[in-house]
Amino acid sequence: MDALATLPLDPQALRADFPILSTTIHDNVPLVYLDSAATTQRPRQVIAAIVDTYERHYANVHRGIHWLSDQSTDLFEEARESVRAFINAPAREEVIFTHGTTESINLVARSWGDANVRTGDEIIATVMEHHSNLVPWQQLAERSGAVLRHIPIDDNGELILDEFDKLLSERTRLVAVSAVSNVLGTINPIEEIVRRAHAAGALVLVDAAQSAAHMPTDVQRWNADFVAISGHKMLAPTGVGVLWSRRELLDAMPPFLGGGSMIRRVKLDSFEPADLPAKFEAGTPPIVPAIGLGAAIDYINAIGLEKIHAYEQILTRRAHDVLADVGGVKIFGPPLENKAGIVSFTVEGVHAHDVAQLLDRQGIAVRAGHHCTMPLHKRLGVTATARVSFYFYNTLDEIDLLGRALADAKGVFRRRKA
Ligand code: C6P
Repeated sequence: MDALATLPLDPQALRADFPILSTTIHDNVPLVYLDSAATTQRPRQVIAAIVDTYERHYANVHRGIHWLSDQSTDLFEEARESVRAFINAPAREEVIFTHGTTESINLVARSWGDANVRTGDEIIATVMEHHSNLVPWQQLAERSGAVLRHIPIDDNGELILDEFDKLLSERTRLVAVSAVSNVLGTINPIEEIVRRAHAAGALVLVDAAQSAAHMPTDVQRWNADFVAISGHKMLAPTGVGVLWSRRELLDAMPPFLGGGSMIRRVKLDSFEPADLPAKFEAGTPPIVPAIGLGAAIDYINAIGLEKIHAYEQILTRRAHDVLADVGGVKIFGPPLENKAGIVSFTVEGVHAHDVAQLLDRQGIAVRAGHHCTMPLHKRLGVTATARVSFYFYNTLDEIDLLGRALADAKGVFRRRKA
């Protein structure tokens, strides 16, 4: 049987929706985009939704008593409903639009954290967290006198849950964990982590930046307390993200930012906050990016997250095989069964930045550096890695090209050194 016929989706057909993927760069080399963990590309359908909004429906939301503002508000609120359904949240009011995962996490640290975390309390993060899910907790610990602890990883890049049990205590207020590591690709056992944290009386924040576009998010199945997402990592524009939390938690939390929209009433010396979700959406929100996020969700749903995940596993397996064939390549992260479409590696004798530069010459876009995870890289014993990351629009041919380009890059380095 034709190998392509057995794939869970048709990447070539989907690529036709992404104009940027037919770009040629340098001296007419086709672009191979292997940096979707940094940001995904956008399909025509999302771009069209943005253009259509600006051309026909754009005004500020929730403010005007005029036709255009009603149109804009309807589209904005439809996008909120799309997000609600996408993450299986019980209520639309629990979906807060932010500007991205970083802001969502900072909102929780500032609002919930400042109100609930005291000297001697403990917050648990993991060694593999992105700085966005680490620094806000360090800042909260500094402000409150709380102690920040970290779940370690084993040599496979998986969390050591026995050590997590030892860290949990009646002082633990919050556990902050990513659903998928942006470097190792590790898929963390969120339901199990939530079960253990809740048993100890702690809340759980899930950084879903790297999982939301690649595998189903079900906030009710996870049973987590806070979930943070970025639109630009799931086909939507930059500048929009989501914070989901349970209504009772959000109701009890003080507003994060003050300003327009987030109030019910204001006097010269005091204010009364608005109901959810407006209470956490001060100022003019990211109207068009949010509408773009709604269109992105429609696009992803039309393919199906199960198929996307299954296809990414095929790409990841091929990447592991191809990198192993190059020789002198060390891959970080867990076995394939527990790995998303993210592969970080080092090449013996070649700095990660040089790897990225040499690949770029062949049209291949990868990321190199610490990927905003300096403590994780310290644990891995390296200062930098090269990282390839996939989405449904990547092809097996592109992965094979990566292998050949890497072998060439190694050759260039060997010759330079000789
Ligand atoms: N990771 C990467 O190349 P923002 O920037 O707010 O949209 O997302 C921050 C963030 C939070 N958590 C995880 C797990 C992430 O991967 C990211 C963003 C990008 O890996 C840019 S550093």
